[in-house]
Amino acid sequence: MLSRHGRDLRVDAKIPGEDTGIAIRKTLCSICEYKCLVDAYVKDGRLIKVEGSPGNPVNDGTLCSKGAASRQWVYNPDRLQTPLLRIGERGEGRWAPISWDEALDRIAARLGALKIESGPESVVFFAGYPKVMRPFLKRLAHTFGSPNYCTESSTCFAGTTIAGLLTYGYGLGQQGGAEIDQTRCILNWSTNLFYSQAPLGNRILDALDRGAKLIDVGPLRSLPAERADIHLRLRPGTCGALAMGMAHVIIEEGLHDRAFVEAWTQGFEQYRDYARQFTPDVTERITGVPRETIVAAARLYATTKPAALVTSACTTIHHTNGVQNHRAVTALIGLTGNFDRPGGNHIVPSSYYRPTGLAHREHAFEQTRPWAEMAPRVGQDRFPVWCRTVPQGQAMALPEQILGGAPYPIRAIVGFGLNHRMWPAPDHMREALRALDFFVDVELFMTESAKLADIVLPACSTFERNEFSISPNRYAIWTEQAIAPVGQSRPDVDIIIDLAKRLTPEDELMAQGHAACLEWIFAPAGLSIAELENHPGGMFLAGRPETPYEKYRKTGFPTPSKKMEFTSTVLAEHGLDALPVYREPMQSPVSTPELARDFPLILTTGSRLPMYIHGRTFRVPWLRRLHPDPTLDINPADADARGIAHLQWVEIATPRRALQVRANVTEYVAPGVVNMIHGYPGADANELIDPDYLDPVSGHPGYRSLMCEVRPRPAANGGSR
Ligand SMILES: Nc1nc2c(c(=O)[nH]1)N[C@H]1C(S)=C(S)[C@@H](COP(=O)(O)OP(=O)(O)OC[C@H]3O[C@@H](n4cnc5c(=O)[nH]c(N)nc54)[C@H](O)[C@@H]3O)O[C@H]1N2
Ligand SMILES: Nc1nc2c(c(=O)[nH]1)N[C@H]1C(S)=C(S)[C@@H](COP(=O)(O)OP(=O)(O)OC[C@H]3O[C@@H](n4cnc5c(=O)[nH]c(N)nc54)[C@H](O)[C@@H]3O)O[C@H]1N2
Ligand code: SF4
Ligand SMILES: [Mo]
Repeated sequence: MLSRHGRDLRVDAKIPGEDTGIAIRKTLCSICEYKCLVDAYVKDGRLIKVEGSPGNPVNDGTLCSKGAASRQWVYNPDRLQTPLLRIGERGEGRWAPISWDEALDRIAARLGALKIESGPESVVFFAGYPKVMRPFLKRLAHTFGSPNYCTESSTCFAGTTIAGLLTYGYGLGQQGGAEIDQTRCILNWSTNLFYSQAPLGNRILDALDRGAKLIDVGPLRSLPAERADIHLRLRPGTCGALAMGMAHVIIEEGLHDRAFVEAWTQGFEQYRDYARQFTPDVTERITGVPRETIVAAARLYATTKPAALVTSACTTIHHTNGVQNHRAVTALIGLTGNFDRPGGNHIVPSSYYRPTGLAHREHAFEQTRPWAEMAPRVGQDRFPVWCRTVPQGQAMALPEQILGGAPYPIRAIVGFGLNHRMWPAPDHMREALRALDFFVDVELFMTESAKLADIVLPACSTFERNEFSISPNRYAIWTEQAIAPVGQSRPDVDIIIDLAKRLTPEDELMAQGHAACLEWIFAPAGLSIAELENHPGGMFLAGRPETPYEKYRKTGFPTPSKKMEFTSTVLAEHGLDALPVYREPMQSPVSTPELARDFPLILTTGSRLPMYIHGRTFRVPWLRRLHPDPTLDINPADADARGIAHLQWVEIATPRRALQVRANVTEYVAPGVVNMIHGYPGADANELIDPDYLDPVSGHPGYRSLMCEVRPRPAANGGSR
């Protein structure tokens, strides 16, 4: 069908068919790890349109704003085209394009030499937020002999995993294993799924339509807070106190599950005695939540059965008291008898970062050498509990060890999507990267961090590679390569496999390739990639046993005491508080009143916006237009007190640094609280935070509770921008 001007209207309308030469290919969005299934409309090897794949249980036809902007992500002008070798000074930006073989040979030669000179532990293998390559990277690191496999999870879900392992012996998994679809009451503790995992937001709405109750906990008047029956608007960093306050009400009113507590828990008496001090009055004083609201929420959660606690991967642990906060919060599951019960929090073991309950050999695949045969990991001295519970190094200790050389020198990093802006005080990590002898970054884009590398390798996106993904309900997909790769970019996993061929030629399994390794990992579940290839849109993995409820009845809890531990045996062994003791954040109006005189506002950083994800999507024009300037949220009362008008440019300062941003004057934040996202180009909130502002148990940064001040921008620099 041609238009007046001779154009094919069916092509213009992007209608698939043989006549138009447009095909729909089944792939994934991996701009975030939710990994929505995507129908990629492809013509002549190029992506011309995306839609959410209809009829699947992951996202059923939907895409969020980021996924919908995929074309500008894939074909971004910043995409790396070829391997690059630094020819100027580090960070100067002068590069020579080199071939893949030359790049990989150079990397292997350099790493081999460093291994001989300084030991394999002097080389760190690092993965940023992307997860697809992690098992392969860890296997490479350990086979090479380095204990130093580190990831972005040093700031993310590993902290909640630690808390879960200490208390229950299980990491608890995504959203704490909450059975949103079956529950009658959702206690949504500081997560905003509508922004951070949009398809799950829809499931919350479905639950509300079904008549489920919703209690939201969080300092922001977010979408879940707006929809909630009760919103507990707490001061950032006080989750632990609020949870103990709820425990107080539940125990005093006899609403706890006595049978479970008596048979299956350790330390209940101490916990009960500790909870006594968190009366509603005391808890109100600490958290800022009115006492009646605390009592009402505790009663509603404890008396509605089943009730599911939905937790975040990060908000409760991004505090200097994070792990204990998260322990106090998740202890409520056991206290109320909702642990591993239908419609409560069901513990389903993970594989490939998803709670699927599938049998697998992921650990054996990754960890080819026992820890005892390797040097201590980065951060092991400082964060021993981390090292007991998380099979990685703690990357927050990297800058210190690179710059200080103790306990041994770190000389090289091979990074996959390493973003130094993830660290508090990113300038400090930047300095560390500059000090390395050798730095390789594998990236989609020429990022600020990649600019500091010696060799940059171009990775491709999900659209350009095969990828395996599995959703919690065991809908599995092995995607086809939907489009031609941009430039010479290659899949991360293939890059690792090619490095392994050079660095660890003894690894015969890895040499067999991506699909063979996946089949090895999932052999116990009988996964066949060929079968997945016959189902390009994905398929349910039927015929595998479901994960039972109340597993503890058969085996006890996988903790030292075989019980749920209100008092943690492991923490006590390390001389730490065995109870989930509440301590103020290292900086707070209570713990540092002298600091609060000059920096009276509480700063929480990193609450997600729908269009941005960490360092990734600022460069995508359709998304940047939705939020073109860096902002902070400030309550009208605090803005008025400082003579700040809505959208005026202001200065936000901590003792460490000041940044220029626009003031979003809004009731979204409570009086006394300021909220900012991190990573914004030119105004990165992480620059406001000290490098050692870390939780002593997990090493996670206290991104979400520190002190700041906001002032109108001095007139000299003022005016519009
Ligand atoms: N202040 C503050 N800081 C925070 C947080 C906060 O809440 N507040 N949140 C923390 C949390 S929870 C997290 S998870 C971290 C995020 O951790 P980061 O690792 O900083 O996350 P990203 O910037 O999304 O991803 C890192 C890089 O990976 C690249 N990349 C994307 N896809 C691929 C791929 O397929 N292959 C390769 N090789 N590279 C790819 C991207 O281009 C990007 O530069 O930030 C933490 N930092
Ligand atoms: N669009 C988008 N989606 C993302 C990401 C992204 O960057 N952008 N990042 C991904 C990653 S790595 C992660 S870990 C998840 C996280 O995603 P979520 O778990 O949803 O976390 P946030 O959006 O940071 O915060 C959610 C809520 O936590 C509460 N909150 C904020 N600060 C604090 C605090 O200091 N204490 C307490 N108790 N509550 C607080 C607020 O009420 C806020 O609405 O999102 C993932 N999805
Ligand atoms: S939620 Fe958005 S960014 Fe995440 S995978 Fe789905 S479409 Fe992509
Ligand atoms: Mo995260």
